[in-house]
Amino acid sequence: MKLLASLTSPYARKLRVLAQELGIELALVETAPMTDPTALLAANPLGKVPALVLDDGSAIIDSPVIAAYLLAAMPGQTLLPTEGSEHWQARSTEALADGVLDAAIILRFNMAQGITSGPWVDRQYRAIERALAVMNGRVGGSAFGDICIAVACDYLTFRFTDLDWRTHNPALVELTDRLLATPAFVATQPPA
Ligand SMILES: N[C@@H](CCC(=O)N[C@@H](CS)C(=O)NCC(=O)O)C(=O)O
Repeated sequence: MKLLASLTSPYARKLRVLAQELGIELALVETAPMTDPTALLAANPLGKVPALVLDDGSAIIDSPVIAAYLLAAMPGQTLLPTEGSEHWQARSTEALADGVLDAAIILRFNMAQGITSGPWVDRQYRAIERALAVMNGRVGGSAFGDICIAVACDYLTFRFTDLDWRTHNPALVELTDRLLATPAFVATQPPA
């Protein structure tokens, strides 16, 4: 099982942390999506990382789908409740954290083109701010949700030094600082 991913992809970091916590060995194949490598396009025609290539050559794409695959591979896992409202709330927390990343990545692509203001930019910042406030109230809902939240918060620290997510979100601060010290987060820290 190989994960095509860049070392800086937060979506991939979520999966790499999850795999370590589940005790699943995931071989990372460093892949730069913007260069459209053949192996990535074969696994994911959308040209996005992460993509999981299974031993039979088939591929699973999109980090929530890959996360669900990894969790299902370990039936006794305790990171995500397997049913009921706790399950769906945790999956929604994942979607919120991924949505923060989606908005952050839109902002980065805009910045790369010199676009740093305007209604579309403001909309992304507002979405991030609202999602952070909701996630702040969801800390501790599930170990899986907490991983997703901490990955998203640390990505903001990594890429948006001016975005102050810490002042109004004490639960996010406590969670992120605590998880960042764990072996799985230390091992997946993005290179500077
Ligand atoms: N929804 C996807 C998002 C993946 C994504 O946007 N990955 C970025 C890198 S962090 C990418 O590959 N971007 C290249 C592109 O958009 O062409 C997931 O959760 O896996």
